[in-house]
Amino acid sequence: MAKWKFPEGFVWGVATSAQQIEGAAQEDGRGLSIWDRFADGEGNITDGSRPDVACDHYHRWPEDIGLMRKLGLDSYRFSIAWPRIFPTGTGAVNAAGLDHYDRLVDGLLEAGIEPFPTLFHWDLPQALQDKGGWADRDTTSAFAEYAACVVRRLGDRVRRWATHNEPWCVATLGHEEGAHAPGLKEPRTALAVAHHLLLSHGLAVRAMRGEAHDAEYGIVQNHCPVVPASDSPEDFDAARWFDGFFNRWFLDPLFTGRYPEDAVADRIRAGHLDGPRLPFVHEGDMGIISTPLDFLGMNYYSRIVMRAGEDGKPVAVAMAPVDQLTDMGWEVYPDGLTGALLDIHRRYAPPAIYIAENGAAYDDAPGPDGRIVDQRRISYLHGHLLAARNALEAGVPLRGYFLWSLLDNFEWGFGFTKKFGLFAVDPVTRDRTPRASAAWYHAVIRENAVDDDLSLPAEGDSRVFQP
Ligand code: IFM
Repeated sequence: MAKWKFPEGFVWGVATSAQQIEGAAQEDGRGLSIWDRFADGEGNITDGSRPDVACDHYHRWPEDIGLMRKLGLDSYRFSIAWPRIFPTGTGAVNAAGLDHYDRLVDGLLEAGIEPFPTLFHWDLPQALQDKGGWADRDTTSAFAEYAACVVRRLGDRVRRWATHNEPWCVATLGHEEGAHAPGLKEPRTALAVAHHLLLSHGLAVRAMRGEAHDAEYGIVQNHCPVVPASDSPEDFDAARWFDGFFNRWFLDPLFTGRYPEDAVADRIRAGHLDGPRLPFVHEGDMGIISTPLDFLGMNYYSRIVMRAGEDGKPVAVAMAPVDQLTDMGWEVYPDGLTGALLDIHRRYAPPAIYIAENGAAYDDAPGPDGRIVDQRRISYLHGHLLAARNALEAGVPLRGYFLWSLLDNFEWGFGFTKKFGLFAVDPVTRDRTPRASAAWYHAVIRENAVDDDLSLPAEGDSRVFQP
């Protein structure tokens, strides 16, 4: 079987986020987040669950570091909960919150795992939302102060920092579609929110560099390659439209200091902007947003196929048969990862790229021997690692891969119904059970290589996770 070796020093990791795994929602002075509040709303979370306990990682992190060590990880991408550090978003620091991440960072370093924190993965302090949240320009400076405060404490040990995770989700799902906290359906607000997220990123990078100059700073963007459903000019335009707001609305300002003109025109046509002058953009903002970055984190799960609807409005179409969909309904399409990496490399040329999230939700039942052989997840991961290899061979400066996710967790509006973990988490005891994919990933990391052919993990690799 032919093995393809990843470059020396390629970083292997897993990714998680605070709101999705920590729990301990009311412990050690943590403030309320917008997701704690959103979960109160009738019908907001499909299974009616709440993130209050989640995977109880806040207490079980030493055990989880043990799992990471068995996996052989180089790096752990986690997020810091803003409401633990500043329970009301600004003002007095909650020392217990900083202490928690201090211990986590030390625990990781003792295990030989690099801590790779993200400052904002959607858990805005509710007190800031009460003042307008991301629609309020003041939130941008609050974020920069919070980021600087965390770097002041952990910057002697943390070498790589990400500001935001997936700003598109916060702007669109949270403020235009109402599917995420804070649950607004206001397209005009969503545009201001997107701008303030980008601005806060630039302000934070500058503030953090002031605290720890030599560390590396970046942002994590979800990227979705878009394909027109046919050769018709209308379907091409539908694909351009989606790419404009999902991908380029964020990457263009970050790397070129400008919003994409065609996407601005789309928003004017839709009545979300009054004209080409964007009212929320102040003098100097675009220079701050395009502050040079050390890396771009890119999350990739699937592609989207677009066509022009009957009324001319773009609509997404399902092209893949059901057996090629994950439990999220997302098409398994590894080539899209190669395409996305090449596209970003050619258009924006970030100095380094990390695949900051990639993974699949599948709920495979344990077999008679109690083992969960999640062959579909292994196949998904295998296909995407081959796709990453193809991008590396084409010259993309890809430096690492972070699998989403270590544990089954609180999948936002889907509650605990979508299982992304290398480890299943019992909903009552919170005990972690390795899936076969954990052993498979362990072997990839150990070899720093991926086989051309797909195979299940060897018995020896599975034994690594036996108690
Ligand atoms: O769980 C999320 C994560 O919080 C952000 N990226 C996508 C994941 C899967 O939906």
